[in-house]
Amino acid sequence: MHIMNAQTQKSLLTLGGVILIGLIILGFVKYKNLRADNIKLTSTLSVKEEDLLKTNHEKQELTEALTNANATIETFQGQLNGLSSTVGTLVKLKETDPELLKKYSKVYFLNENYVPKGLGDIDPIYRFEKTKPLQFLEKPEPYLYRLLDDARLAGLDLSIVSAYRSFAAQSGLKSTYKISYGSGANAFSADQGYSEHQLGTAVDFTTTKVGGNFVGFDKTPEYAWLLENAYKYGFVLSYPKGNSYYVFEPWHWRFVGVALATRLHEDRQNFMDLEQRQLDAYLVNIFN
Ligand code: DAL
Ligand code: ZN
Repeated sequence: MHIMNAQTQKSLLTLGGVILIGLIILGFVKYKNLRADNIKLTSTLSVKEEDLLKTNHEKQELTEALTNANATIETFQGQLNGLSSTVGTLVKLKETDPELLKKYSKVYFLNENYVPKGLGDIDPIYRFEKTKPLQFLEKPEPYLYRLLDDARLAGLDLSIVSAYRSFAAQSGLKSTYKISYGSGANAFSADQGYSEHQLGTAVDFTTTKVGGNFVGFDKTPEYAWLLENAYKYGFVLSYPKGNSYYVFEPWHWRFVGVALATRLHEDRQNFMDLEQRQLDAYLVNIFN
């Protein structure tokens, strides 16, 4: 066992004391530095927190501004849609002949220059007399053809004997009737300018069962079918029994559009029962 002398022990204790003091000083310096860092970090943190609060506030403001902008855009979009539908309606109305829903039977008048725009030839398969050309307005022509096709599918024999008649043609026809019937012709034939036939949207139907002079047409299944179904194709009976314009004409049907024809059918009313302004409301959608 090695025995230290007193001098060595003293030196060691002094060295230990010096090291301890050194360590304490070092620890103190380290503590001071850490505290300074801590203070700096705390202040940086509070600055960052403030920034974050500001950013959140700005974000909220921006979100609100965005919501408002979106609402404004939606309002404009709505107004724009409304405008474009109004423009669409106006364009449609401008392109639709206002005469098509006017009351012609002794009320309105079409002059000798009125010829409807867009007349087309009726396909011979739908004509009663295959060699006699007939014309009808092209736009409602598909409705007329569908009506006749469906009548045929139902086993009926329905065809057209008369359609568009010009002012001059009506004038000639009326003169012929007048020679035979005198003023009696006014009961079944319109004066020129007052016939729905001049519109290009009226037709006289017949069937081989009665032929071109129509006698007994009201007793045929073809007429019964028309009464039940013609409205689905936009056609109405212009001169029903007891009308105040002409004799009962079960063969004479006028295209007025599906919406108006359906309304009249459901309400059991005639075209002439409605006021002109009520009829005019259906003009924009007459070919829908
Ligand atoms: N037969 C109808 C009334 C016309 O001539 O138009
Ligand atoms: Zn007729």
